[in-house]
Amino acid sequence: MNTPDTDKRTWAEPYKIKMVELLRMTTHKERQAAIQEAGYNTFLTRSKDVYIDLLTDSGTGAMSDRQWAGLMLGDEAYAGSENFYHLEAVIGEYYGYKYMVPTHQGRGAENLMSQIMIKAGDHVPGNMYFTTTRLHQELAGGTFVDVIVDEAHDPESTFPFKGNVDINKLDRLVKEVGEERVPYISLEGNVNMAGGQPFSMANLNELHAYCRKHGIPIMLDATRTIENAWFIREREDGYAGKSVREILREICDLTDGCTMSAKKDALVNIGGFFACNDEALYRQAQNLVVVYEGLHTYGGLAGRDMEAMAQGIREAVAEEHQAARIGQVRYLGEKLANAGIPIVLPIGSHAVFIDAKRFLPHIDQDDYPAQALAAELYLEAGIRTMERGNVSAGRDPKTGKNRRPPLELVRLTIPRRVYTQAHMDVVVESVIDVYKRRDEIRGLKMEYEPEHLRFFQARFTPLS
Ligand code: P70
Repeated sequence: MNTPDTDKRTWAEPYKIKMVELLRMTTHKERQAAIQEAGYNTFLTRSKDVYIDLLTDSGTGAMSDRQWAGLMLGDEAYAGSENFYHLEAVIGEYYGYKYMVPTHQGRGAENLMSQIMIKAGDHVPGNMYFTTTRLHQELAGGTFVDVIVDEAHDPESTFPFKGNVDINKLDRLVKEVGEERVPYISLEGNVNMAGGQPFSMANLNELHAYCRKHGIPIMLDATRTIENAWFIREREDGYAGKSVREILREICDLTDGCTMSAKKDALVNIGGFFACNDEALYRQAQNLVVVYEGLHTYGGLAGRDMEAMAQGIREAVAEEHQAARIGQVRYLGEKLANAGIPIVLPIGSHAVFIDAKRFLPHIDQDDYPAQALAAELYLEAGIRTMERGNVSAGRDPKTGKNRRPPLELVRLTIPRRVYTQAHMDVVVESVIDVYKRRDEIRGLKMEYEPEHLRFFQARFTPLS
């Protein structure tokens, strides 16, 4: 393998900056008004009022000059766009699946897959839930069952593969409901809700053997799987000499298909796809996509979006890209940890997660400590982050009560190729300032709660 110098020296951005987007700085008074107007929900704040935007790494990355050039090659024909065939070939080459249907983003692919594969009364095991993934499983009549290893629910555990599936938990479910009621296992790379934690290749091999024996397909959530491949290379015996590209292929070859939000790993502002190796499944997806997204050769995307995605996939598997991507997140996480801020360990690839239970131990989980902390970080410095705790987890459909998940987190998500090290330093200083006055921070009361994915639009008022 051609090892870049990043292995010997500090990581640095493997690009130089050709165009910049100016940021607006705000006063405390302006931010006070903005967060109040947003009902203390960062999803409802306006981008113009944000200084450093760590809400998400989804669709917020910077495209390269080659990707922008690709936009000019958009073949905007309704049917059979050249960009579709290009993208199909690139997905075949890097991910290795035989068939692919584009979708407007990840949840479009999740909708197709859930509608096709899940029957009412089925159980869908997964290595921790993701909000949209689980919702589509439920809308299709399924029940999600968490089969991730216990370590994933403990923010202080430093287990290197907290994304692993606990095969015993899976086996218990299969025995309980019968393998015919388990349409597939949903396997996520770099598990988002666990803090961006990878599964190991050893675990995937074990899972593969188990699933083959029981006739259960493995469907990958490939959204951040290239980043998962990086961690395998770094942490798993026998992988140091393999490239990210080879490891990605090895992962995909052990699975039966995937859903993908290309807005993350694949470095585009919009796009996704469903891919698989089974022709019958592909035919169904190809047919259903015309109902929800658009013709099967564009799936809700413009031709130019597919071109940018094809180029983005090539750039995403580059070792130097991942070294800088993960290096930057680690830089932020280590500085926060060294300052005594409670964060989820090990530091993940796409974000640093602050443990709001330990940051604000005086706030009960039903008074939404992570939501309150996200609002406070915005107030302090115009930094926009995301709650990943009790609000995101929603209510248990059986009891109607808040799920009160073990992890009550604030996610500081780093967009790809967007912010500099100095921005990271500002974030660290701001978090430390909030930490110093943490005793003054109060919880929140939810005053408006939408039915689906409530975290996006819920509104809150501060408790006095
Ligand atoms: C985020 C984004 C999206 C996502 C994901 C995984 C592992 C599927 C999707 C859906 C955006 C988001 C979505 C819901 C709640 C908050 C934020 N994650 N699987 O910021 O893909 O957004 O393209 O439909 O992470 O983590 P898409």
